[in-house]
Amino acid sequence: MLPALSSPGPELVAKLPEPRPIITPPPHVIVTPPESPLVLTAAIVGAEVTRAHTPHLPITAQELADEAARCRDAGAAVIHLHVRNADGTPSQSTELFGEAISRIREKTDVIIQTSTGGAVGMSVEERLGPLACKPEMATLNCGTINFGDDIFVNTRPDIRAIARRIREAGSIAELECYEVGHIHEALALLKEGLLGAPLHFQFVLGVPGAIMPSEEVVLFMRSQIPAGASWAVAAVGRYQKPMTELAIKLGGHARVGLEDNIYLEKGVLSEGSAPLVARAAAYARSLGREIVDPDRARVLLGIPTTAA
Ligand code: KMH
Ligand code: ZN
Repeated sequence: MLPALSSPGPELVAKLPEPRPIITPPPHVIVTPPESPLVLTAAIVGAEVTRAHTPHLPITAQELADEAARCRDAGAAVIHLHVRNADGTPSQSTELFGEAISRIREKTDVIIQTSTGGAVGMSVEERLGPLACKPEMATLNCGTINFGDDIFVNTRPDIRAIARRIREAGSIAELECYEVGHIHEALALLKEGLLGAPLHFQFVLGVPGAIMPSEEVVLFMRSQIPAGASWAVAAVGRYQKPMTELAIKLGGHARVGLEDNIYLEKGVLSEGSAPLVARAAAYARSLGREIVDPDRARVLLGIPTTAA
């Protein structure tokens, strides 16, 4: 005979577990800070991408200038600049930077931020070539990382030497942080008097061998920077679009471009960096963020306008 379903025996009732309280996680809402002007940076060439990867890579000074102007029209206020030799290999030559900078200056009023990172394997002295052009901004890489299968070496003495040289050139440093510890290194430089406030951080996310992109990572990195500092996200490859959008939502700045990502969509090459800038700008406008022009960006970043 089947047991009655409605009335389990007393021994069965006694074995049922205590009901657990239902815990509802707090709602996850991102509120874009109002009144937060957005500085978009275009990294138009870099040191690693080649014409074999994409035919849309600018190489000559004229191509770099044309691309810088297109990116400015699309909403970029800053051009993160590397240069190439005629054969496409990366260079940190003062002369090539000088040529590219003057061609860019003929066409557009963007802030030019020269790389002091160059390419892996370059000596520190070689990397500092563009500082002789006294750029408005220059990158300061704040630590050593595995960079794919290579090592991007930035020893603590080297970082300090580069910081001094950036200051001597009259340039504003952008602090490239590929790991959380790099932020702490930048804070040490501030304490040592090698950097002046406000600091400008670039969280570079997704380099194979360094920190990977996620919302938690961005929130944590942001939590480590001092009040008054600015921050931006540059994410690599397929992470570029979602991390750019996250940074824009969170009130940060953003960098896009072929240096970090050559695709507009999966399998669709971006025809230069300008379409990537235009897409980021459209997203920002949809959230009501103001995209600033170079002159306003100069004020926000503390760049003396006389040097422009
Ligand atoms: N090309 C990378 C090894 C920078 O521009 O300061 C370093 C880099 C960083 O691109
Ligand atoms: Zn770079």
